[in-house]
Amino acid sequence: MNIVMSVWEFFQINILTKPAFFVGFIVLLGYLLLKRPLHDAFAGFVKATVGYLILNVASAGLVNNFRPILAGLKDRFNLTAAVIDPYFGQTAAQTAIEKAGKSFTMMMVVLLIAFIFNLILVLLRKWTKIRTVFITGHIMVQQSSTALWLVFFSFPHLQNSRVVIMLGLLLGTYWAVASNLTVEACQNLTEGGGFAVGHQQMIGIWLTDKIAGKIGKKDESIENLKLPGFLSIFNDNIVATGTLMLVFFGVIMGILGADLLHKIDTGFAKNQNFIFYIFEKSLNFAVYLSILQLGVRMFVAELTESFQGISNRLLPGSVPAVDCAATYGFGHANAVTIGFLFGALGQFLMIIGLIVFKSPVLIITGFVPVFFDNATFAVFANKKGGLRAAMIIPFVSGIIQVLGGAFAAHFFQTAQYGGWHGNFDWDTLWPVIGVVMKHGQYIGVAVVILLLLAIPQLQYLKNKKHYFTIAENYEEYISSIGQ
Ligand code: ASC
Repeated sequence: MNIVMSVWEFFQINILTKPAFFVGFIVLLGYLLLKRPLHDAFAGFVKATVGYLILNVASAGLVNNFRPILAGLKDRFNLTAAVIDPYFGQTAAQTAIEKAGKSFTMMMVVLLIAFIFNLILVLLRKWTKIRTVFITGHIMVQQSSTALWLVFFSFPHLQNSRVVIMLGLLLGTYWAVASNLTVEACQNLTEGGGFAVGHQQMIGIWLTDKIAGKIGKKDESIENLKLPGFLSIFNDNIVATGTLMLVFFGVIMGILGADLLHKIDTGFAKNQNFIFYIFEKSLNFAVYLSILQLGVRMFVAELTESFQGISNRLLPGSVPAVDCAATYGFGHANAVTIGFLFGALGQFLMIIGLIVFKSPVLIITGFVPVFFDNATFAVFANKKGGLRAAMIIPFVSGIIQVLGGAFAAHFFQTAQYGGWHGNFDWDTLWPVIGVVMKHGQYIGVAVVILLLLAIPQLQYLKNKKHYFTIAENYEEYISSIGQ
């Protein structure tokens, strides 16, 4: 047993929670299974790993630069508020767990059970109808932390071994079922890219894909938007993102003021002019977005090709479920920006609503959900419902994020530790799971798992003919539906 745990610990620390290597090794293995020469497999490993590391640079750049600015609003107005963001949520969950006198170390085993359970569900896909393996390791860690707190919150006296097994099964089911829900949307968006999303807003992606076409018209997409006169400069996404962020963060940084920003950001030199600082900071948004797209394209291209080796030989008919940012390479770059801005608008309006209606908890916008969730929704929304859907869906999502986040931070008592997970699934599905677990106890957990497992069955029943083909062979799927 000790050897198994040591091997797992090594794997978890060095590979699973470092998606760059995890994806790199999957690519290497995939090419080897496809019987490609070793040097080709090695080249694929390097490109996929470097691509993912580039994505990391970009997403860390965005998160580290812009999260403190949004969270700074809390200090500016002296608010006691919970930040809805997975990093704040993870810290809050960890503090809550420790304050309850529980240990955090069982996380490692939870991850092991959950990951293996996901694999089992895929191997048994004939019966389970699960087609996806969730491989976004750093997200798995964040989600396990919040979910671990939800279990302790619901079962304060439960033995550790039971906690670990129950949570492993629950999380593994969620990873498998929710990522499986994104298969159709992802395959249509990427025209057979061969991956699904394994992140924090999978339910939202499914909903977006279902409703976008009803909200707007496919043909009136961002790609087809022809801006007249001087506005045509915004057809270029660097100009559009740079300018919009200049306005957006310019206003926020103006509200924060230079003094507070000097405290928040040590990179803001004492002798630097405030206006130039605002320009530099805001335009950096466009810089990071460009880097992100470059990285995403690199690793996705390798993963798509090599994973066929794995889905032919090891996990038949499966697709990997990866970071939501992977989809940004397949949408108009302006969709990402539009999603973020409309999501922020929805969130800000709802936060004002919380203040007006004297909510017992106040929420502060967290950068990760407001950007990554809503940008993702906009990319999918634009594909099926054009610009209109890409504006409306993120806007409504922003409202839901604040409402659901406020409820969760209050009900699960993490507001006092400064945050809640805050991504879409954690503002919608998970608060429901938490409440059912708290009130239904073991029966509640069993009901949740069974209901989740019923979802792929329903998906399959509605679309028996194409259900597996759309994941396995997109071209065949397209020709069979006659497009
Ligand atoms: C998250 C999270 C991140 C980002 C990143 C997006 O939810 O914790 O670091 O989104 O995965 O690429």
